[in-house]
Amino acid sequence: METAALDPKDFVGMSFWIISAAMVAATFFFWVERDRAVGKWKTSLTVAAMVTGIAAIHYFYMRGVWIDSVAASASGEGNSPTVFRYVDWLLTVPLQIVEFYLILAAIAVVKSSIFWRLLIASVIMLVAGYLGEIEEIGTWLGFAIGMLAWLYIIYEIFAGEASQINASKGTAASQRAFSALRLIVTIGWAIYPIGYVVGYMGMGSVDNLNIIYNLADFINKIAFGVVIWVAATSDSAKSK
Ligand SMILES: *C/C=C(C)/C=C/C=C(C)/C=C/C1=C(C)CCCC1(C)C
Repeated sequence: METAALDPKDFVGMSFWIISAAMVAATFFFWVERDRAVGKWKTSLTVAAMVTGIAAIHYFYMRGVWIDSVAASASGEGNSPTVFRYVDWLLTVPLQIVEFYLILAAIAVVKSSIFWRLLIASVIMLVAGYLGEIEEIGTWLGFAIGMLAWLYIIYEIFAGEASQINASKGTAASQRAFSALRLIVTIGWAIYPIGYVVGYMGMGSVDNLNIIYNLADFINKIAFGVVIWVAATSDSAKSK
């Protein structure tokens, strides 16, 4: 089947297009800018490019699901591309946890158990949210389990072992990167459960759910990469 055209009044569809393009551009940018970073920061920029690159691929498919379903529906309503969304998150969220660990490891010697705890919590958060969204388990049971896992991650980076490592050691740039990443995981990631509540509480619609998730991805994947890029290039300029 031929892909339907974008309806000029389909603002959710437009956001899928804008973010698809932004993800591709960001991937290219982080990849090229990697040359300006030194040492361990190179790997951080590679991971940032992997996150936006994986998201770009999934955005092409999500955009297709959305636009085709709007065109096929008599009322112009779209379908949520839930499977592609969560496949993307299942790859990109663990990569962001890797990124966190790389920043910590650039500061001090860190135990790998911190990495595994954060990784497992992030997978539980996503699997619970997915099962809730596809109604394999109760919508609000999935949400509650997901929230607990996310709160655990926040606890770990603000009060747990991971936070103590950062407070005492590291360069100014790596400390800045760590605090910015903490803001991303608390404030940036909070947009997702807000989208879930808006989407499923009957307050909104499929449109609101998707536009909020799209905005969240834009902030958490691209802005997240930019934070790393700022730290990487400022630290590297000093050590040249
Ligand atoms: C690039 C994609 C990212 C950073 C996705 C992050 C997703 C979340 C932080 C999702 C969180 C959720 C909860 C905290 C509760 C349950 C529902 C979720 C899965 C939307």
